[in-house]
Amino acid sequence: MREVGCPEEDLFSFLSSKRREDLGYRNILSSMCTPPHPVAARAHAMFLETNLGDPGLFPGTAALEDLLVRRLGTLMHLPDAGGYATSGGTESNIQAFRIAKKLKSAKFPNVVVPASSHFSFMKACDILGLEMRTVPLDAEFRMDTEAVDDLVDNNTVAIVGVVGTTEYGMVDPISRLSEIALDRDVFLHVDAAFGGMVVPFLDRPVPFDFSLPGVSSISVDPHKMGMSTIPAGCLLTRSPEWFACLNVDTPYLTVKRECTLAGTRPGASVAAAVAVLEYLGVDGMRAVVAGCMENARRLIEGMETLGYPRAVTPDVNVATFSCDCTPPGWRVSTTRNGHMRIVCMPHVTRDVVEQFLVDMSDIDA
Ligand code: 0PR
Repeated sequence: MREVGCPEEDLFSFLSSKRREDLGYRNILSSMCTPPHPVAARAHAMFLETNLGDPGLFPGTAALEDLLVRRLGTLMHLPDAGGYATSGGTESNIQAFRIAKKLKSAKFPNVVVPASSHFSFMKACDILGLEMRTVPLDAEFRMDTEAVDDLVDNNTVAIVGVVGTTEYGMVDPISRLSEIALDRDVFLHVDAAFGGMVVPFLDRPVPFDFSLPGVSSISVDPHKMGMSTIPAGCLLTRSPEWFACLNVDTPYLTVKRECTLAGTRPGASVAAAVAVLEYLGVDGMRAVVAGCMENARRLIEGMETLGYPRAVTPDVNVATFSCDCTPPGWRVSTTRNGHMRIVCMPHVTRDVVEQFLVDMSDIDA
């Protein structure tokens, strides 16, 4: 540290110079995050110093966390779902596995996850000492459910299905997984970190949530398509009681037990997540999602006209192509199979898509 503090103006000019090194979202087509909705930013600023790790000191903020869980539970067809606000999909996935592992005693516990699952499950398995059994994908990058039955055994503590895969934007056959989970009596965790704020707002949503009796828990992230500030995730469980198995005693806090992974937890991004849901309502979210899906369709059509075929027709707003050139100034990502990947987040507007297509066509010229 400096011996003597820095004058405020100098400090902020230093911070501004660092901030200017960051990229603006306009040309970022590779991210599952997006600039927060204005009401999210406003709510975040109101709750800056709140700490959900000691909720008795911030009962108003804690009530907002309960409201977030109730709103998202209702969206997932279980208004009384258990849940809490996590720091994002990684924490939700780790905590879901912790619950699943505690609910079943297995000598050599394993989990059965699709090859498309997010790398957070690798972290979860490493931390929890779980064997990861990987299920191959079908030709459309969805989990091949035929293979699941063979991989499940008496030591399987959880099966995972993904709603909105990170790389290809696919929705796994959760109805079938629900049947398998019930049949084999295994915990089914649905990673809807991305798709949980997309699929419910589509014109023809496929069932993926607690409406399917075999679904045990769901990850859904307000800091992705929920346009909240970072960090805002949510883990929902069919039974609120399951969280008790994670409790540790916290004798000197305002609450005497804690089931969360983090201790100190931000209230600001939780208030921001609630703000977006309340402000937009289902109607507003439908409009946002319809726009993103339409932009993804337009992008796919435009790319195919330029001679870059889609890798697959996505279920959510992630478009992938056989294409290995990127126009200067744009950020796209590349999947492990080598496809160009573009996430049509709310900041990827129709104008942005058209400009990208113009720049793509210039590469050929
Ligand atoms: N589950 C799924 C299906 C995900 O796509 C992600 C992250 C996670 C879990 C983990 O969520 P957290 O990162 O909130 O813990 N998906 C994005 C990805 O890995 C996260 C991301 C967002 C990465 C913006 C880069 C970026 O610029 O691609």
